[in-house]
Amino acid sequence: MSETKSPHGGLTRRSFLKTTGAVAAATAAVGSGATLVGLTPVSAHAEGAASVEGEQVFRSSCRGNCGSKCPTQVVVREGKVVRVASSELPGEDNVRRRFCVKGYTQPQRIYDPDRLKYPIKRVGERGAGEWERISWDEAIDTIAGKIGSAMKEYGGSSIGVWSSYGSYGVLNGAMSGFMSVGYGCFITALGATIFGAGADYAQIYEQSSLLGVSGNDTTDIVNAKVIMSWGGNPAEAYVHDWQFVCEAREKGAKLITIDPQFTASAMHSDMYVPIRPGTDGALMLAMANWIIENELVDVAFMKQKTVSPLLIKEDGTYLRMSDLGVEPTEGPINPQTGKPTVIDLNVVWDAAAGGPLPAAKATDPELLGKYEVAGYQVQTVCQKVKDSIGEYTVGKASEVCDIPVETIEKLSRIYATEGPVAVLTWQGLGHHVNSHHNYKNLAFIAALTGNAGKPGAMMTRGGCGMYPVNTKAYFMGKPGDNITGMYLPQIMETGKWGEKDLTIRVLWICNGNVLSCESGRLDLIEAVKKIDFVVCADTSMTDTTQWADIVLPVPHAYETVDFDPICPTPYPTLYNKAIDPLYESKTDIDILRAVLGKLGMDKILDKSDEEFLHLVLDTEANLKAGGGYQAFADNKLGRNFAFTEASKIDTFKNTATQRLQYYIEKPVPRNNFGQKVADYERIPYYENANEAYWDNPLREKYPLMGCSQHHKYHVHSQCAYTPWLRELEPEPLLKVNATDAKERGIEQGDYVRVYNDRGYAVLKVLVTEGIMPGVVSIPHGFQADQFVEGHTQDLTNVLMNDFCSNSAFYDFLCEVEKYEGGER
Ligand SMILES: Nc1nc2c(c(=O)[nH]1)N[C@H]1C(S)=C(S)[C@@H](COP(=O)(O)OP(=O)(O)OC[C@H]3O[C@@H](n4cnc5c(=O)[nH]c(N)nc54)[C@H](O)[C@@H]3O)O[C@H]1N2
Ligand SMILES: Nc1nc2c(c(=O)[nH]1)N[C@H]1C(S)=C(S)[C@@H](COP(=O)(O)OP(=O)(O)OC[C@H]3O[C@@H](n4cnc5c(=O)[nH]c(N)nc54)[C@H](O)[C@@H]3O)O[C@H]1N2
Ligand code: SF4
Ligand SMILES: [Mo]
Repeated sequence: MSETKSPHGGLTRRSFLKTTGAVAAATAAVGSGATLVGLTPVSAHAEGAASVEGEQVFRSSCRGNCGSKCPTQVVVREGKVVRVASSELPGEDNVRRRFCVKGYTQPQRIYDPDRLKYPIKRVGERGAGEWERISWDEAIDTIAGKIGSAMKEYGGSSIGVWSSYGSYGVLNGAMSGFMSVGYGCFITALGATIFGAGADYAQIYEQSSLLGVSGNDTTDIVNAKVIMSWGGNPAEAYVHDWQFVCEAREKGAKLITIDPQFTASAMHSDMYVPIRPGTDGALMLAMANWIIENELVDVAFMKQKTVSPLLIKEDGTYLRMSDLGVEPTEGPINPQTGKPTVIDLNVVWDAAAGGPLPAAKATDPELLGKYEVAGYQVQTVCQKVKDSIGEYTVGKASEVCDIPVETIEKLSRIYATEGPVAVLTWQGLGHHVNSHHNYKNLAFIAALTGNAGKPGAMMTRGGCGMYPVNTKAYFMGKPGDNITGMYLPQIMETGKWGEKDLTIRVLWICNGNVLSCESGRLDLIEAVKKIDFVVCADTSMTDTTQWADIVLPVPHAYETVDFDPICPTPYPTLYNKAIDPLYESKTDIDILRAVLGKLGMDKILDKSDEEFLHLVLDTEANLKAGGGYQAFADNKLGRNFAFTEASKIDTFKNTATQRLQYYIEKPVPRNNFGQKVADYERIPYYENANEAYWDNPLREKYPLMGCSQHHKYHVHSQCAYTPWLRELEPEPLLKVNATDAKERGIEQGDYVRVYNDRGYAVLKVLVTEGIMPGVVSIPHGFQADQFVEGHTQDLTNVLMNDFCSNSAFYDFLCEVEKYEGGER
């Protein structure tokens, strides 16, 4: 493939922009030797049956991480995928059936003429884009040689495996290194270091892991009376939830959007509240104070369903019956540890008894109060939190968030009195350095008002859970440390992880376009350059593969067999292989088998894919419930038996206290490298963002605050080169408010340079009233060769919050100027 001179096979930005008209796009696809028939909906034909003579229908899943994982029918004729559509789902589940243009255009990704066809190796400087085709034998020999010598000299931890969210498949996927037999066994057999994503972790770590809140099933949105799209855009990024929002609205529900951008969701809202980025936490605390002052607290819910009345000692831990001299007892066996659980009940102050009682026995626990019990100075959780947030009055929040006092009061009143309220949130509350606190604050207002754990009431919406799998099949030993990827620059600079020495010699990047989608791209590239040897496995060339020494082609989803246990619908799908892997592509697990074989470790992955699927799926419990591999094999659509009518509503059963938590007894950092944990990690809290806050003196130089959004025509960087999608959205656009543009002499359609001290990008501007003055929105998912110069991810920072380690994509300041260089 020495002909591949540019990262995307010579397809320059110009040739993209010139491709207009569906005919031109279709010709490009057909040019690869494939037949791509028009977008005839498959649903017009009988499910599972061949619609046209000679056609076969295979069940698969849309693998891209848009959150929906639409169960998919792939129609094959003469060995070619000719069209795709969503699978018919049985009975009432069929309402969840949705498909979008990104799904319909997957065949263009399969037959992309620039798809990665063979293993290639770098021939010029790293990043110069000069490659040569090599054989699989040479690729495997080189990789195994590099891994072998690094392990000999520095041990298994010198091999790093970095993944993001490309695939969750149990055979080939990897998310932070785990979730699969292939990468899991590889990493644990070698003792390799895991590098994982920072994206999504404010919510994943803080809300799901520490607070244990999972949210109601998304179909329950229809039961809400008020829906708050708070830092999310379900109309475009959660298209599969939007239908339920529409249904609720038809029944009279109010839709409120809180967002600095006037999004497609905002457009349909009854109330739109623009907010200064990074300040939602202050708004939530002010709402809490207003609700308390106006006596709108749902006292019964607070007492029975939340941690509010639980007593805490001065060291922040809960007062338990053992502190009162009652011996803990043994509970049922914990299936994870195999040991009995310890029962040591939480204590409350019971008004009826006039003293301490186990929480479960109290009839009238006090919500507020400070007491002395068994020699301990204790107070209720609610008391501690109420005392700590006093400064966040509505007036103060109005200044911090740039929202009128009356609007905050109105929002608080609606939230407290017009529920059930479904809060639909995601990355608007997760992409600043201070973001993780939002989830404790949100849990506090949900607790105060009873807006969680009831039909229509949720502080986030959940999916249908995870199909139960035998994760033991992913382990062949002990992995090295599990580290968020954005710490890589620090590790390469210091040779240390915390107190430990850590040398990374080989980096294997898979299931992620991390040098495009993670924050602080330029620092990450510098770190990657310092690594001796970099391998990348992907279906196509990306911003990340550019920086590798060897790039390995993996098949498209429809060319593989795999199983995705995460289910946004009740139907996790087994990917049935619709066509054989094109060109010389090989699945990740096959590549890993070959490398381990060369290293003399062929015992590690010595089963066939089918045997591994049996091992992962055929647990005793699954088989007993009629699940397991056979429930999905032979093109069958299996239902997740663990998802039931009862599991649709969050009962807080996954929290440490089995109550709605807004207090974290023992806050443990996600990346624990010996750092100090502040007491405020326990409680609802607000602090400024790291860089993007209004009073930052840096605003004199860089007055504009950043944000972005997930585009309806991208799944992150996936689909970046899909011709029909690029006709709809040909190039990246920087959204700038009309006033800010005017002040800078920028007009609609101009090319602009957006910059800060870290980096810059040159791209077209979209001048709009649909974004707050002082805020710009950068596009997400476009590749470097789609910008005139630079990359918008170069403005972002590797710096994360050391407690939660969430990528802070929006936490940057910048300036914009007209670009005089003209179009490239
Ligand atoms: N089409 C499409 N759908 C997707 C994806 C995709 O790539 N493409 N990706 C999937 C994934 S992995 C994710 S995580 C989700 C993301 O799902 P969402 O978070 O719903 O999607 P975003 O478009 O990122 O919406 C974030 C919104 O927050 C706003 N915002 C920015 N800063 C702030 C702030 O400080 N406060 C508030 N209140 N709002 C703010 C932004 O303007 C934006 O409108 O989408 C999923 N669905
Ligand atoms: N500025 C900005 N940046 C953002 C965001 C934002 O809102 N703004 N959103 C962030 C969010 S929420 C997320 S979740 C991340 C997503 O970040 P990523 O997960 O890195 O995004 P993708 O572009 O989906 O990259 C997945 C890659 O995996 C590849 N892949 C798919 N299947 C397989 C497989 O089976 N094997 C292998 N080896 N590779 C496979 C795909 O081809 C693709 O290149 O982006 C984040 N980045
Ligand atoms: S991109 Fe998402 S919504 Fe669209 S078809 Fe695929 S899984 Fe479904
Ligand atoms: Mo995400």
